[in-house]
Amino acid sequence: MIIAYQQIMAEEVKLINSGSSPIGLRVVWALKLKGIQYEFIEEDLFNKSTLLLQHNPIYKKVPVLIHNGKPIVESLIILQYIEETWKQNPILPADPYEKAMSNFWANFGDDKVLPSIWYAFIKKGKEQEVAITEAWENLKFLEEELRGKKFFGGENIGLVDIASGWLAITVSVLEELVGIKVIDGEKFPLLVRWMKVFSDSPVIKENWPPRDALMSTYSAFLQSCHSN
Ligand SMILES: N[C@@H](CCC(=O)N[C@@H](CS)C(=O)NCC(=O)O)C(=O)O
Repeated sequence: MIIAYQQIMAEEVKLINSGSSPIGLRVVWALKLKGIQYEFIEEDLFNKSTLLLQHNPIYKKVPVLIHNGKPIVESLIILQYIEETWKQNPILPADPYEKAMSNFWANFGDDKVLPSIWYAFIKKGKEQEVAITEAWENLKFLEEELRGKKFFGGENIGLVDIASGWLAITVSVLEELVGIKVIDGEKFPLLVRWMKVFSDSPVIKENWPPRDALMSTYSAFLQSCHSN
């Protein structure tokens, strides 16, 4: 009994994050889905703390998970770490091939989908048309990945859902700010349905940034992109 108590006391989980970061939310969602208690340390990305710079000196970005004093950076690596450290409510399939595929789609989201969507919103004129076409090509792969499934993970939220959550958070905000439609229900019915089901899921919904905070954050980002 005393040993178990000491083990619980020894577990220290901290998360350095910025409240409206859709990438940082991946870690929040994963920890909450697994029922892990943690201390949230709010980071000001416009005035980075010594704590952040000490724990992520290479990328200097959030999120950073600190587990028993040891920092882990890069959200997709943090998700892997969480999955391996706390086995309950798995977010990855047990089968090695299925697991590799989940990792593939999560990486595809960051390598291809994320930059192409971002360019679709910040470019202008002909460049914007090219960027939107490229974003649509990438999104079609995700649309196909959802065929016959409720979530990317099947019946339950998995790694690819968590990794793709930024789509559900940012796209409608950026669409409203820029005045263009990038993901519409006719072209991407499965993705639009997924965004709704995902964002309505209990743990996800309870940890969703307020829309007005997202509007002001992205409006500032768009302004800084256009003034550079
Ligand atoms: N590849 C990183 C991306 C993290 C990232 O872009 N974080 C943003 C917030 S959403 C950040 O810290 N930006 C501050 C900066 O770029 O200086 C990850 O997956 O963790």
